[in-house]
Amino acid sequence: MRRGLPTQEDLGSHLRAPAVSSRVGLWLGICFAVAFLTGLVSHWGQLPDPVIGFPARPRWGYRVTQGLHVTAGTAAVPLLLVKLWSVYHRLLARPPRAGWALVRHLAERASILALVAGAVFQLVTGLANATQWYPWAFSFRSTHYAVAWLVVGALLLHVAVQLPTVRAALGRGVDVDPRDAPGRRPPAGLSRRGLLRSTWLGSEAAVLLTAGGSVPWLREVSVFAVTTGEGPGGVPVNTTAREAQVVAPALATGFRLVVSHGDREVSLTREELLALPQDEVELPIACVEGWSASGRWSGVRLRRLLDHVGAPPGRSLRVDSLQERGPFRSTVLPAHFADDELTLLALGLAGEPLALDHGYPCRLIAPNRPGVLQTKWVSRIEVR
Ligand SMILES: Nc1nc2c(c(=O)[nH]1)N[C@H]1C(S)=C(S)[C@@H](COP(=O)(O)O)O[C@H]1N2
Ligand SMILES: [Mo]
Repeated sequence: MRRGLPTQEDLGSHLRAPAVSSRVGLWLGICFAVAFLTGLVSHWGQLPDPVIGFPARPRWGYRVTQGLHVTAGTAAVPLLLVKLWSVYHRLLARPPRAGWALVRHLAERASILALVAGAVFQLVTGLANATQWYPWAFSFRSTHYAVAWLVVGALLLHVAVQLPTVRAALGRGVDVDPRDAPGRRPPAGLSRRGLLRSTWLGSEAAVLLTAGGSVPWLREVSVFAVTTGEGPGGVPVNTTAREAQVVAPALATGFRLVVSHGDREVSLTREELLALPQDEVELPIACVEGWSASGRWSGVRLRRLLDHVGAPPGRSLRVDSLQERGPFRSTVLPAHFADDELTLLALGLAGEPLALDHGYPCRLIAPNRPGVLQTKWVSRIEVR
């Protein structure tokens, strides 16, 4: 028997062919493109002061883009595994001895390393975030965003280098490969077509098992969906009042919402808020983690409240929570959201008083806004 490391030929299999890796790669590329574009939207929606304001319409926009983002990432997991399996034997190809060929070879390997490491990093951190598991010290959002650009750059380079191979492979049948012996009979066992079918099936299963986080009729089959429809008023809860350590101040009889505007300050009890004209809107909570749910919110239209305290339109607001610590305790609400007729200071959900975990005594709810910015347990609104 021959000794030493296996060679590229040892690991060769009729399944490890451009016919397979090109097709899986094409779908993987589509998933990453969708995840990248929807990720840019999510990043834009969370910028505190974007040059171009994030639009308030369509009201369900962020629900769709963020649902797509997490779905594309989930679908990519089986695709990436099969893709890596279908090409890893090429790592064992002998490098050229010297000269430009060697330089080119090393440059290509470096870009592949960046692509693979970046892609694995994005899927692992994205899935961990979607399950609310943060086993790292860095900021998820800025790191996931930065690595996305690295992956897209490496991916474009990879596609450019491989384009001739991919085009040729996609133009032939699945069972035709120039390296196959002439007149070859397909080997027994799994065929290339079978492998591709299993891959699509794996990808579809991954999507079905998680998409129920945002698609109501899939809720029953989505056993992997982290947040289900449970929660008061049919809306899940992210961060309970206990976790945010706001139970006592939220239930205190002395609670007042303070609205400040220049040196004017008005404070209102929940009863006084309920005594103002009430509005009702149908708006979703769409979490960056991918789950979303629509709710029928009732309360005071924010613009009406601002008029009540004599605050002019066209101003952005700073919205503070009773919560003392945590990144979501305070947000900036741009003027076009503050003045939008769908933006409420919600006091109720689904015909019931707002549950403590949904932000009692009052919470912000605005159209097309990432869930992280829909501040709960609001205690102070400052007109800027
Ligand atoms: N004060 C405060 N508001 C908050 C949060 C928080 O942790 N603290 N979490 C945000 C996140 S990430 C989401 S998705 C929504 C969830 O709202 P819900 O629990 O009512 O569904 O609230 C947002 N508002
Ligand atoms: Mo969220």
